[in-house]
Amino acid sequence: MLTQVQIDKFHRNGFLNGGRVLSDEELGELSDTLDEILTKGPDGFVPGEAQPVSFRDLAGVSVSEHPVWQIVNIWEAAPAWERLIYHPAVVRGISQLTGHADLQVWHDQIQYKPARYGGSTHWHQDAPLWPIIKPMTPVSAWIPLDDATEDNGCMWMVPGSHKWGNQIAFLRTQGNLSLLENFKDLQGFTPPADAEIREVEARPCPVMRGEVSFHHSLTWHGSPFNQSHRPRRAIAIHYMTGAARFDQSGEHLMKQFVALPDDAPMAAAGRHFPVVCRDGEPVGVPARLRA
Ligand SMILES: O=C(O)CCC(=O)C(=O)O
Repeated sequence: MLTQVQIDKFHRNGFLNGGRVLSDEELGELSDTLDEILTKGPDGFVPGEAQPVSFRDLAGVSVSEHPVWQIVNIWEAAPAWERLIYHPAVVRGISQLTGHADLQVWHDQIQYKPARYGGSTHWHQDAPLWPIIKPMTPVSAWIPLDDATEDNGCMWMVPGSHKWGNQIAFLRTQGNLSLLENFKDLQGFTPPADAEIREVEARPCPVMRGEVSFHHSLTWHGSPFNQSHRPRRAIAIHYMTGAARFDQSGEHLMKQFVALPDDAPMAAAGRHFPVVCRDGEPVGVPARLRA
């Protein structure tokens, strides 16, 4: 359970380290499974085999100099990862921070930055990149499998930015990321005069392996290059609340799985969007997934 002090801190800053949630045993199983999938690569799955929705280098070319390997919905490819999306401490935290009693998974994404040459993830806000659901989905959980520190590309956040509205157009102008100095130097934005926090301060947010970090879907965030000798493997689990509805006018990778009329509740969207919390209680790991 998060304390009221933690909840208040999240609402002020737009992000929060919720502490350790995974055991060494869970981390070992998740790491081994992820490494198997990374070794297999995007083209290693045979038709009919359980597989993620997408597996690609975010740099956009097949093999880039500075890859960031993104795997979307690894939960669909491996039981260990499917168990994780139901993790009671994570789900309860999302319920507390959103104030919603009903939650389902929107999608997950691994971001893997290989040691020494892993690339950067641009400054962005999540919600503007998710135009098929409304209202904006509020909170994500981010869990690293390796200690994520400044040298291997931990996330950076801007405190208070979740209260500055949709600023994705500005963030897209912050493209020169080849040096850490460039990454942290966000220039040219003045926060609204009535905002609680009115200073643009990019802050590194180290998170140790097995800890969960929560961020609001409007919080400005990104992560620089991995310049260390350690990999940086992490998953973000993006959740939807019971209030989420389908917006047919938008485009998103997950739209292919939504066979609903415009404005229908996403609660009816089906098996690619599992329910993880009902009436304020985490539903827990389904029996078929328990070891
Ligand atoms: O893993 C990262 O560095 C970025 C993840 C991210 O952008 C997110 O969780 O929304």
